[in-house]
Amino acid sequence: MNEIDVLTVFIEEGYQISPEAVDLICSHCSPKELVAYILENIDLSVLVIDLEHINLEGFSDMPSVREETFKSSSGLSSQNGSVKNDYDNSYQILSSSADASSNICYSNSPVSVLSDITDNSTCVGEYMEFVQFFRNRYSRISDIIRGRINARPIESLKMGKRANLRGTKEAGEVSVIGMISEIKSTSNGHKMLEVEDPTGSFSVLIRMADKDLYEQASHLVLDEVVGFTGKLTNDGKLMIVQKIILPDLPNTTIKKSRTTGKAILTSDIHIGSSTFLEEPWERFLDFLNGDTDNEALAAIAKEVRYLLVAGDLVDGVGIYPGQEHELSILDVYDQYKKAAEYFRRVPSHIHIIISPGNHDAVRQAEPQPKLPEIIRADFPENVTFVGNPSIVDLDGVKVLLYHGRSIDDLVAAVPGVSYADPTKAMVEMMKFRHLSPTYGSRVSIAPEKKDHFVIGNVPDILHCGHVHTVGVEWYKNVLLINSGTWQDQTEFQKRVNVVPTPSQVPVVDLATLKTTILKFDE
Ligand code: D5M
Ligand code: FE
Ligand code: ZN
Repeated sequence: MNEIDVLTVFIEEGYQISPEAVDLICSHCSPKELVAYILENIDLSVLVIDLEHINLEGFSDMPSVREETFKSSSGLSSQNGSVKNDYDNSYQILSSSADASSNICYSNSPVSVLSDITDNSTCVGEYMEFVQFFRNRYSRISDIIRGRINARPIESLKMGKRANLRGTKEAGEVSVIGMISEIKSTSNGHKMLEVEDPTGSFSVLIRMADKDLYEQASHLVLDEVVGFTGKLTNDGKLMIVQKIILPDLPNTTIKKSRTTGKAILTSDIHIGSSTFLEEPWERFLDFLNGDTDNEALAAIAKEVRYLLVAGDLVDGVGIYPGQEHELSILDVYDQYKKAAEYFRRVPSHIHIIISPGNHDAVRQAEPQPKLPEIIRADFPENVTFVGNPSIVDLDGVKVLLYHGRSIDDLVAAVPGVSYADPTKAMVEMMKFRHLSPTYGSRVSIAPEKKDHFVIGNVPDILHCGHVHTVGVEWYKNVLLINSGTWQDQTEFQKRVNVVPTPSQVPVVDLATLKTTILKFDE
């Protein structure tokens, strides 16, 4: 169903509908059914249907939209795997206290795909598509910022430059919201930024002496949408910034999920690479099957309902120069065949979700669609393939999956953000409400009509991979997880000093969102 189809249905039924509501319906995996559900349940007094009238949770509770029901299996025996619990208690549960004799049977693990570019890609990379793409980003993020600014806006950035406001009452505090098009340092060490909106561009200056502001400004990267308030210089050509306003997450209260059980988050398996850690991976598969004599692990295994893979399922071919010397499986289809073999060994009651990364066999430009049918066909029925990024609802818990290529850009641009501490980059994504702002750097961006990297609706969990280091952190009640890797350090990573933390998997309790890291390295 496209936008016009959705609009037509609602108009014929006598309703108006907001563009955001149309977007949400179009990006849903079952738009027709969702439209029928909204029309059936809408309060008759509503004239204009908006996001608040779309009850996705109620919709996903309907039996017809659940993708599959799965029966629990698993018999317990032998050993392997260990529980790591040296993380902060606020997100770490002590698994050894788990009740190994509990007999939970999760027969139903529904997944709703709330947002995914797959089958909705329209772009061919023309100039006007880029204009539309950046306008979409600007309008959605500036709307969030606008509500947080009191100062009078400069009417038009072009006008701002021309206006001579010297000595007038107008010389008070003013504001601009713009996309950052240039970041420079002046000869005196101040930061000078050029910001753009649809009317033109304007220069803003952050003085080195304003220490907190200057530190905040050092986190800004190109193409982010940010608000500034401050005073204009006498000639009206420059703003001296007094406050930086980010689209940052609201201070929401933590959402108590109505669901139970556990989700395992992983990524960067790199099947086919000669540094793929097959033995720990085998131990992990044994654990999923309850094949362990560690009681705490056995108890966790019984509760697993979901397994999420955030990209780099295989190592691929031709991804970097000389890769052929570091492959154990040379053909990419054979790599996926091996992957499918492994995933067929995951108990069928566990619902698996797989999204692609930069090593997978889909287009490199992001957003990436899900893996093609020729590859999907070998995988078992309990796998749902989605694009990168995508948003999935796991029985009431919303997870934003993004492989995380933009972390390379953030590590390069933002002081304090490193590969060793990947969740710091994910905090930046949340503060700027954007997964991958900078165009023309490491991430190649496909200019779709809608900027799929804008973080509009706030997820419960942001799950990334790519950097091969595990990290768990809370930011304003959103759980940020980087899920590590199953690949040992490569020659290339040695050269660029990337030190992976392989064979570790975060396990999230869906009721509390508390997270445990399981280690399978010995
Ligand atoms: O990326 C695995 C890790 O290696 C990730 O932390 C980035 C780093 N990496 C990968 N390619 C490069 C280049 N070209 N320069 C610097 N760092 C890089 P993966 O996607 O698994 O290869
Ligand atoms: Fe990777
Ligand atoms: Zn990657």
